[in-house]
Amino acid sequence: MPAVLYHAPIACSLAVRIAAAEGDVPLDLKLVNLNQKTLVDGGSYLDISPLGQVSVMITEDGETLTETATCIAWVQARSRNADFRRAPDAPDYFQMLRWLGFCATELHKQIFRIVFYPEADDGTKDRIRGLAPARFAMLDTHLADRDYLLGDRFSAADAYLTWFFVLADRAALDFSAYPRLSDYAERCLTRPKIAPLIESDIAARAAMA
Ligand SMILES: N[C@@H](CCC(=O)N[C@@H](CS)C(=O)NCC(=O)O)C(=O)O
Repeated sequence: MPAVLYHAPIACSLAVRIAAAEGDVPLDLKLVNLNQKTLVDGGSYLDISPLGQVSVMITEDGETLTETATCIAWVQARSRNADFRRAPDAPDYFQMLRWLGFCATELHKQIFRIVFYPEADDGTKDRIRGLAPARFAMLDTHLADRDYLLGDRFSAADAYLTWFFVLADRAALDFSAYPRLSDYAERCLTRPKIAPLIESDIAARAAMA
């Protein structure tokens, strides 16, 4: 039995799906309605996640994992795809953890969390959007001499960052002034294993609305 991923279409658990697709790691998806905190197949999601949040996984050993960055790291550790997986003793392993942490804290929680928060007023959201350019510039500089965050191969860290671009438009975050970042986003979003996942998640999300 593959590990279970509780997944809400286009939410951050999509990043875990992207990592699994690129790493050829099978996952058993259980769909979550995040607004209602229910499982699409029936039952309360709060019984699975006391915070009512994705990402949550149950591994084959029955262990519960939370935190999107951790779920992505677990998926990459399980991958047998040598192009994707970084071993813990590989030189770029800690770079991978670095960028997973960056996506989780600097982009996901720092920016998306507020910009998509219904209770935050427009002024607060705009101030938070003002944090984005420094982060975009940092990424743009980093991508000056590499196609992906860790070099020439797509990694688990890229899976998390790819998800950010899926929602950037909806968050009114414009990174078009950063050419290397824009090229990178295009490169990731159009990868053959990723583009169909995004498309099906957008359709699933629309069907749930
Ligand atoms: N710390 C968690 C939080 C992730 C998170 O903010 N998830 C959002 C979706 S992207 C969520 O579940 N929001 C619903 C809610 O907070 O009620 C993680 O890193 O996985």
